[in-house]
Amino acid sequence: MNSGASTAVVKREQRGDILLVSIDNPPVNALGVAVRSGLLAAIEAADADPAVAAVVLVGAGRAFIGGADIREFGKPPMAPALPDVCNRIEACGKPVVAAIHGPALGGGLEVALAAHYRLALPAARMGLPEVQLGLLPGAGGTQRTPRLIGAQAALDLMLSGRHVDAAEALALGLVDRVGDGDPVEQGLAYARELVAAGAPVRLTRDAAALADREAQGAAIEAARLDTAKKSRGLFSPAKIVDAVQGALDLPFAEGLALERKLFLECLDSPQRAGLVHAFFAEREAAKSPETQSSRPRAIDSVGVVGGGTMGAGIAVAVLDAGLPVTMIERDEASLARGRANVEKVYAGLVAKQRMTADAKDAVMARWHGSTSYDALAEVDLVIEAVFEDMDVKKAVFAELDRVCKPGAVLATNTSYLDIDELAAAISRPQDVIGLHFFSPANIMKLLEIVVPAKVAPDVVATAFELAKKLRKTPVRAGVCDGFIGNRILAVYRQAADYMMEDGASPYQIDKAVRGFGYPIGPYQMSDLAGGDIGWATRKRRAATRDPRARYVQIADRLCERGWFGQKTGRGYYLYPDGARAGTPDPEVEAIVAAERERAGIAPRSFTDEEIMRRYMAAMVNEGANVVHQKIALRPLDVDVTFVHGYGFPRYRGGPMKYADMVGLPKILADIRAFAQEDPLFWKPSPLLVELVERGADFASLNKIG
Ligand code: 3H9
Repeated sequence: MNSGASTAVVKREQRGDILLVSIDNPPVNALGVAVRSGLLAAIEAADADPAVAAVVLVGAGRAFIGGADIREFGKPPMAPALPDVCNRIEACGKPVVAAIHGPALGGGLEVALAAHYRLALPAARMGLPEVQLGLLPGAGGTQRTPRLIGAQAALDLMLSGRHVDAAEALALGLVDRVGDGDPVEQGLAYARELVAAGAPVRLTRDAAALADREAQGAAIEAARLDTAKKSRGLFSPAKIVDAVQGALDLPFAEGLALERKLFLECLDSPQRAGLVHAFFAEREAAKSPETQSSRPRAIDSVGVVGGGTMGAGIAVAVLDAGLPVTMIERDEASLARGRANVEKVYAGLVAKQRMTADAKDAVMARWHGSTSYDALAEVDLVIEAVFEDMDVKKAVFAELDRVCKPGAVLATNTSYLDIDELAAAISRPQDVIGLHFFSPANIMKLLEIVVPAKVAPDVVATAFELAKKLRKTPVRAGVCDGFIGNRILAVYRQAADYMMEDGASPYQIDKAVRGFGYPIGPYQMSDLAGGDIGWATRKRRAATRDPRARYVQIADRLCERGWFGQKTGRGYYLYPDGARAGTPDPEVEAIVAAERERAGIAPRSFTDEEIMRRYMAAMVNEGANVVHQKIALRPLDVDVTFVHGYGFPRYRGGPMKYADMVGLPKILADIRAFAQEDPLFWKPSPLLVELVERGADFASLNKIG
């Protein structure tokens, strides 16, 4: 007997006395309006049909349900709302079983929590990741989860957004049992068992994990304090704690109403807009014309030339992906250092008990070293990470050209140099590409894939495939001095230096930048990276610098004294006795004052807001130039670069998204006002001017969401 109509995205099938309801909305079964309506109709039908004794919910494809449809956020709401659907599932008079075989995230887990019984299969991944989108679980999750598993465990899930597997979910009490095999068969078997046993509907809202009010209240208080310390400017974490407090203090229906109110506040926040932008931008940046048109070459082994900080970090990233690595160094002593640099990372994990000694040995067994390039004859891809000098790199590439098999991908990790020139120096420019990792290379997520003119499209596709294997966030960049990130960085760092010379202290600038949401400011960053690196770049560029351009010499004065930052114990800050957090240095302030005097500048004061306006205007303007010149494919590529490689606060979406939210006319007006002082530096980008004239924004060039 058929108990009602299937829809395209929610299919119903009568199996004996069980109604099987499959959600089939690829790619992740998100809960768009059609799925919500389909679910609601299925439950109504089940209730009305005497032939149905129980309901099983399953997801088609790889996911159970990936959550609310993120694309609907910020658009006019469409009924039925997900909280109502969840309440209706819970109110079903017949037992509802959720059979979870893949991701059950956010609203997806909330649907499962509204069901009466839950079964997880080994590939199930459950979580409430709404916090990562600037939200809170808004379909009963903040009320049902703590009732089911207690406030502490519920808050941990909601505040971290982490996913738990089937075994952990069972231990937490999030699911009732763990099965193995086909989700439909497993779900049906569970439902039949419940029907046979005359099991009642069991409402999560009646679960009793909050019964010990005092202990639960203490857990909420602890989470509140911890959140205040850790959530650095984020809006939704404190709201999550408030909602869980409501679960403890209020009857269920009132708790739900509170959750709804708090959810809508989060939904309306600019942080939600920024975080959702970041979510889609990351996924979009991982696609390029070449990944659409070409198949990647096979990568089963990797060579790394150079065992310094960068080379070793890259080797670790590759080893972590399960691939073998062959490292090349110029002599045995350097090779031993390279190996030690790699081993140090794993030894650290063993010391912290995050890895066993055996696992470390197994990883290191995939590391091979040689002082001869001939050892690279069979590898599929080589990443060069030697000293940043064109002649040195050309010598390496000549060797790679000599020894590597035909079709091997030859990558350089240069951060500035002209890869077209490097490629032209060998016989196979079609195989040469830039893979710009960020330090520490095994930790930082960003990978700039730098595409020179002559590279073959399948080499570009291979680089994106490698990024996926290494769990990096790739961004496609064109060749220019500094590619996307370092090119833009150079410009806004200059804006910061101008403000410093004009009267803002480096400490105030760092404070203002942190206040905006960065973890550290630009001068702290310079101290961390080592001032000598920027110094070398400035010297390299000195010959080509426009003689009319303003040049601030403060950094040079520090470098001349050997004050390169943390590694030398002082830079812009003092680091007494190897301290990692710096303290302001009156001698630096004196140097800054002397430089202002030398340049004939009467210092003026800046508010933090003025600092950020200039800092961001410089960043956005150069970002627009980078898009205009097609160094970045779209504004979103600039956003992803800055969020993942430069500490830009993710909740602001990225510099270009930020500019859209502020309004491009306002940014352009700022640039034109600053140009009154220095027209050479503050030249409005043609793209920015054009967009303002057309009344358009950067988002119009992204085509996402
Ligand atoms: C929520 O639920 C709020 C509720 O509490 C309250 C509501 C009232 N919606 O990541 P992938 C797309 S908030 C729309 O590459 P994977 C994604 O853009 C939501 N689209 O695959 C991509 O599209 P494209 C809470 C979505 O296998 C494609 O699916 N849920 C959604 O590596 C494949 O994605 C989350 O935050 C969505 N919810 O990973 C979960 N999810 O092919 C977010 C994905 O055009 N999602 N897409 O580029 C994920 O974590 C991962 O996508 C998942 C699959 C683990 C599911």
